[in-house]
Amino acid sequence: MPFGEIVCGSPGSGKSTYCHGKHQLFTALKRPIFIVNLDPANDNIPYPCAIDIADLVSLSHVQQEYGLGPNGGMLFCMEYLEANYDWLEEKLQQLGNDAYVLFDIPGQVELSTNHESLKRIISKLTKTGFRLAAIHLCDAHYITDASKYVSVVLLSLRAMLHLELPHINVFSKIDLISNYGDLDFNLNYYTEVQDLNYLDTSLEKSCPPRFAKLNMTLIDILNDHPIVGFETLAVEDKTSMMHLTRLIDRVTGYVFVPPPDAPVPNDAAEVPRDLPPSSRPNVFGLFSTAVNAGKAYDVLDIQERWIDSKDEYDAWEKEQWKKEGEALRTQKAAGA
Ligand SMILES: Nc1nc2c(ncn2[C@@H]2O[C@H](COP(=O)(O)OP(=O)(O)OP(=O)(O)O)[C@@H](O)[C@H]2O)c(=O)[nH]1
Ligand SMILES: [Mg+2]
Repeated sequence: MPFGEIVCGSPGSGKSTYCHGKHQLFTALKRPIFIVNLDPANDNIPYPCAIDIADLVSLSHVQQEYGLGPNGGMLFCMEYLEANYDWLEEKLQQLGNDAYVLFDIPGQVELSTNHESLKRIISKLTKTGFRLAAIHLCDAHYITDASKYVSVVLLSLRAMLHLELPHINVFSKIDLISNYGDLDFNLNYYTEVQDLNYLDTSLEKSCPPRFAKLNMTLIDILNDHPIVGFETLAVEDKTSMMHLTRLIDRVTGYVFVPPPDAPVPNDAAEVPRDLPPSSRPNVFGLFSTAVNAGKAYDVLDIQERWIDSKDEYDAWEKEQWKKEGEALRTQKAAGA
């Protein structure tokens, strides 16, 4: 059964960088992964690309042929991909039945909020057996401005409703957040989307009165539908990437897939019913993997790492890298 991630989000939110980082992480973990570039404007693809939409349709050709601008051309390319889904399906089949696939989506937000092509492509993928999650990236700097934060929460809600997939919203580039000055609230206020009425003072300060009022009306709607939340991500930070990976594995159900070298589970019928859970064999072991998979990586840890004590952590990390480098050099010299 293939698994995958629909990596979507606004232009420049870090989608391609995330795909590249995940490829590096999985390669280090010896976990197979493929990346499908569905962004025809992606000229400098940073990662090894298993399938590239540019082999099917060229954005510049579409623009010239039909007199379209970059955004119209992009939507045309997605519609063309939908009409030629067989091309994608055939290429995906070549990756194998158990492939783990990241889909790098163009940054045009309408693709994940109101345009139908991506949604229909996802539906076809799901029908062919893909277990997918939407990973919706939002640049973390939006939390530094109350009205931008409200619009990011609205955008995320819209994407959740449109894509109809298990969905994880992510504040990307969290490592840069301390560059934008002090936050009005702790980080967990923004990630948990706590009572948005507390934004009223900031909105009144930063917006003309009628826009502040409009934002407060939108806030009422969001408060009535408290289904949006956010994770955080700093691609270069392994802990951050691992945390997100565990979470995604849980929402897609990947945690229930035994690794290829795992012993074949005993037949459940053979397990004595009165055996305590701790001594039951593999059949139950799989489930416990799922339960443990989301081990706490508290948002307050993230606040400490990237906001409250960033300089100290950066200095400590630098020192660790220096020590690791020295140890490697000594090891090499001893081996030579
Ligand atoms: N510091 C930091 N920079 C990041 C991170 N993720 C992405 N970036 C930077 O953000 C910029 C945009 O990243 P991309 O990966 O090209 O963003 P994208 O969403 O693919 O952009 P489009 O395809 O144009 O929509 C690049 O300069 C990246 O290096 C991160 O976690 N931390
Ligand atoms: Mg990109």
